[in-house]
Amino acid sequence: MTPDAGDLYLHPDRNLAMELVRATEAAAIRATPYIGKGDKNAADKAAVDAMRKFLGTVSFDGTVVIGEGEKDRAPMLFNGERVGTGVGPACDIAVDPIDGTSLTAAGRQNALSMIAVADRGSMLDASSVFYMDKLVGGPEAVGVIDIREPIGENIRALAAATKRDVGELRVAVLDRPRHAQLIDDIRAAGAGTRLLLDGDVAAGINAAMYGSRIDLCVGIGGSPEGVATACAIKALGGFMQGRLAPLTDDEKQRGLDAGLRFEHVYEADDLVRSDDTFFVATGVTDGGLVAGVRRRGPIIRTESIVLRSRSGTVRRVNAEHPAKKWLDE
Ligand code: VTB
Ligand code: MG
Ligand code: MG
Repeated sequence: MTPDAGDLYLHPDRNLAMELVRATEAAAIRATPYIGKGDKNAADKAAVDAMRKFLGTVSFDGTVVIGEGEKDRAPMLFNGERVGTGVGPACDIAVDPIDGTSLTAAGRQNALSMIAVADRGSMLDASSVFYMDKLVGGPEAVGVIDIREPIGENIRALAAATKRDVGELRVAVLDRPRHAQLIDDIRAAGAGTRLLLDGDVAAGINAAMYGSRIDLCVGIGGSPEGVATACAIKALGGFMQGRLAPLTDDEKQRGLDAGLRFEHVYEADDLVRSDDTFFVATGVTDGGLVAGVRRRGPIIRTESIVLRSRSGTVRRVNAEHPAKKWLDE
């Protein structure tokens, strides 16, 4: 079916993805001088400023549903901020100019810059609750695993469904004291853990991608990251469920006031209701999903991934940018 012109105006079109990738490239490049310099806020600010500047030139009418303001006290790209030229499709946008600011500041792997976009009003605004318990996997996990089941059961079910030995399965989890039992349970089931210092967006996407080194990503991470991940998972046809994990009664009350539900299992389609989702990410430091920014003499290389649910295409964009333009300003 070919959309007519009016349709193209109302819904984000495929060119949007390529426009968005410029913004994550810019954020990643601008963060590079701060890799390993110990100042995560400075790294984040450089990325936020660059992303914001580039987003301003993109032809769409974006409303930031998931921003950085609340969480990282970043100066810009706060929830509710309007971005883009204002002309074009009305969209919800989730941004994380750097997912992994601590990784960046320490000079560790797996930091990336990301943007997710979907039709206006379709992303769950979970900003009042910081944490979400997540279970993410690939298309082969759909109808096979469930966050309500013990992790060992899910591991066994996935192994059986994919005709693999349990011992071959690799499960990514944030390395936090809150996950001590979960980590024990994964290993007791016979699977291997891949412990993450930070960055469960990249790990979740890796879990859903065909031929990656991770089979599942589980545990409690950021709820904004969860909604952004869902945009990518829908594009990949993967599996995702989330359950909000409030820390205090106050936080729970704020969530209830905002219309959020607890004990409720949010499916990928509840986290982002639109079937028209975009996800783009550029590596800041090297990682399992995308390579980090590299400078070779006069050239800066970036690697990005571009996902779009309408087509299901996974596109990798390798760009060479003249270093002069970026670093000698
Ligand atoms: C989570 C995770 C992110 O930070 O938000 C985590 O989703 C924070 O968790 O990918 P802790 O409070 O336990 O440190 C990231 O790892 C990086 O922003
Ligand atoms: Mg961030
Ligand atoms: Mg983050």
